[in-house]
Amino acid sequence: MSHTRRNFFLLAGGALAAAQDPKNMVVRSARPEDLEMPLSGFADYLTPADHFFVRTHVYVPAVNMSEWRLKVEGSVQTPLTLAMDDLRKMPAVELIAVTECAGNSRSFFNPHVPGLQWGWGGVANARWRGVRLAEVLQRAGVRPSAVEVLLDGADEPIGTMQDFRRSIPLRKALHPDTILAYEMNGEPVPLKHGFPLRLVAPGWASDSWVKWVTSLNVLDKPWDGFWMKNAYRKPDHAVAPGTSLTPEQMVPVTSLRVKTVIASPAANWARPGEPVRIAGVSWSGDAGPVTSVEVSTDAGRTWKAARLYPGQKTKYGWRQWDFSWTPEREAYYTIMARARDAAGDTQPLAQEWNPGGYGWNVAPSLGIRVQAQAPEAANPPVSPAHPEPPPGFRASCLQCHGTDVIEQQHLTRAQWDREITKMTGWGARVNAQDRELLLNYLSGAFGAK
Ligand SMILES: Nc1nc2c(c(=O)[nH]1)N[C@H]1C(S)=C(S)[C@@H](COP(=O)(O)O)O[C@H]1N2
Ligand SMILES: [Mo]
Repeated sequence: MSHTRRNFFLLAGGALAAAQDPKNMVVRSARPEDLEMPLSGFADYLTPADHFFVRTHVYVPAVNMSEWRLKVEGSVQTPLTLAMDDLRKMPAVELIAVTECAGNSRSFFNPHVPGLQWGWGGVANARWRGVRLAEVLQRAGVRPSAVEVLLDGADEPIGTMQDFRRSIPLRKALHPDTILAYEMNGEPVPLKHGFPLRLVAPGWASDSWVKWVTSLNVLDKPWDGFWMKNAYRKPDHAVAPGTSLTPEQMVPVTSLRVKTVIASPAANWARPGEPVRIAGVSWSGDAGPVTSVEVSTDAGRTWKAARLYPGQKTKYGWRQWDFSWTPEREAYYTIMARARDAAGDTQPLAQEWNPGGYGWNVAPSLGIRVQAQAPEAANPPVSPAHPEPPPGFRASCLQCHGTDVIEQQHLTRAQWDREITKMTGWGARVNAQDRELLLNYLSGAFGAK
């Protein structure tokens, strides 16, 4: 591992300048690294690299540019092997687009769902530059029988885990806005974000935005590999909260939905007669862009138009907005915000639930106490001591990730039971005789709140 990491530092020189300082970020998982942007990050229109959320299933791969190639194969007339120079010689396109993890805001679902417990910041907005995926595919000559493109990145699975690969339908692959990006915000795509080449699938959740792309495989049949069959799926209809569904009962997550984050005010109280700046960002997916944002300061009884920042009219980027509000009298106010997109879609007022915790987009609300006196500081929460883990815990659970992802789960015994089964499917080795002890430990120490 350390050998690989050393290589990666030596070889990727330039791109490292934009390396991240985790100080600016919420660490959802230290190993592998999953970092969330704090609310303050929404003040930027384009998200700088040191605030850009990171989601890695395994580890950042070593990249040696003298050996790096992109392979195009499968259902094509002429398989290709391209170097970065070949791609840079092709016509370049540039666009601004939001990338949002399908599971962003998962922590807000009730009942609680397993997975990384993202708050608001599993999302970023950036300017991407690269070559159209369609251009590359046309060079290879896509056969008429083709239906999908399977993308693979240079990241290697750990132990018995499955390699991260994702396929997209040919329609999305050939869309003129779908690009293989080599630049993010005017710099080479940073290592953590897919250096030297990542897919940009504007409007779609970022599980399709494959990083470190080295292979395009044109397929005549939809890919039924692990990462399409088991992950990033949700029911195509509303289900009762808490319903347990098999992957076959669900469909892949694709387009994002219209969504808003209230990033300001950060304080939960204000003084009567003093203006409060309510501000945030809104974005949408295939149905974008956002065309208006409304704010309510009376729990949704009445709504007023927020001011959209000028100069941000793009097809796939987010829009920043603000609204000045001066509460007249002491009371508890509920601030809400909701956006509407070009297709006329708006945000729901109650969130529909799904087992993966994908697509959270309910109109957000924020309570604010208006009073003349500053409230007393609340006591910081005390984190509980955990009992000793049973034998087998380390070997079964800590091969691929650290304990922080486990501690944030808070699952019922039935959910932990399903989680162990799921992780076994993902490659974890759990001895039959250790399973019960493991389940006791997990549901005891990290049970439902
Ligand atoms: N090769 C590869 N690509 C990947 C992933 C990965 O683990 N490996 N994670 C995906 C997921 S789930 C997300 S949310 C985004 C995160 O991109 P970012 O780290 O640049 O924010 O990358 C996607 N592309
Ligand atoms: Mo994701």
